[in-house]
Amino acid sequence: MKIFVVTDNRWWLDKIYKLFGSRGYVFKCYCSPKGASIFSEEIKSGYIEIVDLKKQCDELLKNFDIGLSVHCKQIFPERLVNSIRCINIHPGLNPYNRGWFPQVFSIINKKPIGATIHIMDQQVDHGDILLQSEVAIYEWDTSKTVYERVVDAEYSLLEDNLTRVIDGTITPKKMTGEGNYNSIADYVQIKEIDMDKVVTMREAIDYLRALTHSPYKNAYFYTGNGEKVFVSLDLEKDSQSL
Ligand code: 0FX
Repeated sequence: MKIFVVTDNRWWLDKIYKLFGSRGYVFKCYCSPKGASIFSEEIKSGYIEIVDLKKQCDELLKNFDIGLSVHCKQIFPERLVNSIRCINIHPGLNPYNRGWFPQVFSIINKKPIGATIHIMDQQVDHGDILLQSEVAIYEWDTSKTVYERVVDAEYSLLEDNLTRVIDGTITPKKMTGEGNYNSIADYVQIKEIDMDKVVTMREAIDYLRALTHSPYKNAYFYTGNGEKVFVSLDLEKDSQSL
């Protein structure tokens, strides 16, 4: 089985080598042209190579039987997903909050969150589901703590089922509806706080903790003088409480 993996996520790169290497899989690891700056050292050493999925589609089809997207920021072209088995490891519980930063939207809109491994079709984070694992959102969570829980769940799903995922021996299940999709523009839009919006304290806390993800500075407002002010929340569950 000739395997390629595309990732644009620093944390995942070493995990991919660890997982695939420990099982004896020979594979090729790629990143997207846009994400290349985070991997400059690894590109120099040949650990990872840049791929333009659209331009290099023929080459990929010629050389590989299966492609994995692990937080890849390029859309897999229709011809690629229709010709070989392409599988996405996604930090969200499809079909809820497909697209960008699922846990941010799940904290706000209360839709379930977790990890999904699915067959890719031509739509983003869409296609028959192979494996899923839901994780909890606690009232003291921020985007960061939920994200860490989701990524751990993704890794466990892949670690426990890698051979079956690669061999294609898991029976795919249809998505339970189309769910909803959030674009990067949706995310950019929610970062600016509407200071005149009337909400409950619960909604305000949920909104701000959904945008709290150190070291990123996300939520902001402008003062009357036009100065930009970033806002994040510090939540700490009392260790004495139940
Ligand atoms: O690699 P990734 O974890 O995942 C993202 C999308 O959420 C995912 O649906 C897509 N398949 C993949 C290609 O890209 O994203 P990241 O490493 O850029 O960000 C991780 C988390 O960090 C994100 O969920 C929220 C937080 N974050 C990130 C950025 C860039 C922020 O809070 N603010 C930011 O500006």
